[in-house]
Amino acid sequence: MDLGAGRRGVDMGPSALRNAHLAARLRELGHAVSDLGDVDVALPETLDKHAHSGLAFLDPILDACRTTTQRLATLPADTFPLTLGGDHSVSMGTVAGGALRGGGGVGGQGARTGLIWVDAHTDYNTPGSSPSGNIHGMPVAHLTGLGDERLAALGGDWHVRPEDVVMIGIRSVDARERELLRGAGIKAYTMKDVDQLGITRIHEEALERLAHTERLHVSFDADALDPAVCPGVGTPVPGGLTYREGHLLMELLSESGRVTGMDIVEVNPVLDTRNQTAEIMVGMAASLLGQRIL
Ligand code: DIR
Ligand code: MN
Ligand code: MN
Ligand code: MN
Repeated sequence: MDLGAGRRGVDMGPSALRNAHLAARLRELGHAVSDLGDVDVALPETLDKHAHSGLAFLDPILDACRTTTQRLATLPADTFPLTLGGDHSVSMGTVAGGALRGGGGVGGQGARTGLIWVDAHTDYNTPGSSPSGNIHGMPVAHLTGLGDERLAALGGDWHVRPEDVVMIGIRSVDARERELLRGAGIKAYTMKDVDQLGITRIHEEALERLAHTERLHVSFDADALDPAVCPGVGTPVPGGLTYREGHLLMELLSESGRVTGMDIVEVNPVLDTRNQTAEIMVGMAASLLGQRIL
């Protein structure tokens, strides 16, 4: 879907990623891959964008996220759900559904889940703090239980704990969002930290911080990478992760053996150059799922 984003086109992201041979790449790595198809989402042309108090497309996003949560929650615990976006709103469903899978589905207990949020943005706005009203700027806040109560209840009583979130690649945070983030105590590695510490150290610290969690979900927004690497994104921000920093992070996470699910989101083919962004993101998924140089 693209209902949560300010610009149109990320609803075509999954097609672009499939076209960039995602499934074949993962099969080459020895994985058994099942494409479960798309989640049905209402067309924006058929909807009233502001049917709900300044929150654009709240109802259809809620529907899509509920379906996503449900579909992930019914998967066996030993599967690795890789979800293709779409705008980043979908991760409200994938993180909740990923935590609930193998445990009786929605309404179940939910595994304690570490969340690695790779993004230029912290996505920690609430409806009250958001300057844009776009829900793709709000998923992490809702996952931790803030904001709109229906979005915050996608996982039932289950939430990500703020201390179980690590963000990497951050370089764009709104004023009130920054206060919420600080108040919650969420660990965010900015691009300054990436420059200063390097990905290796950040990866080590992140995994140490999340050592106690049962599951580990990686949510990768294509705009975390530099716009020169991934031009096909709706909200490009200069000064992003390099191609190698992205791969190194995925390679190290893969070697850790701890990651249990992944999202690739915000790939916008309408704004892309010859499907470059989708191809780069397929490479990132391959590295996280075992691809090695030698
Ligand atoms: C901005 C942009 N912070 C907002 N967020 C984006 O609209 O809340 N997130 N682009 O991915
Ligand atoms: Mn995002
Ligand atoms: Mn982003
Ligand atoms: Mn976004």
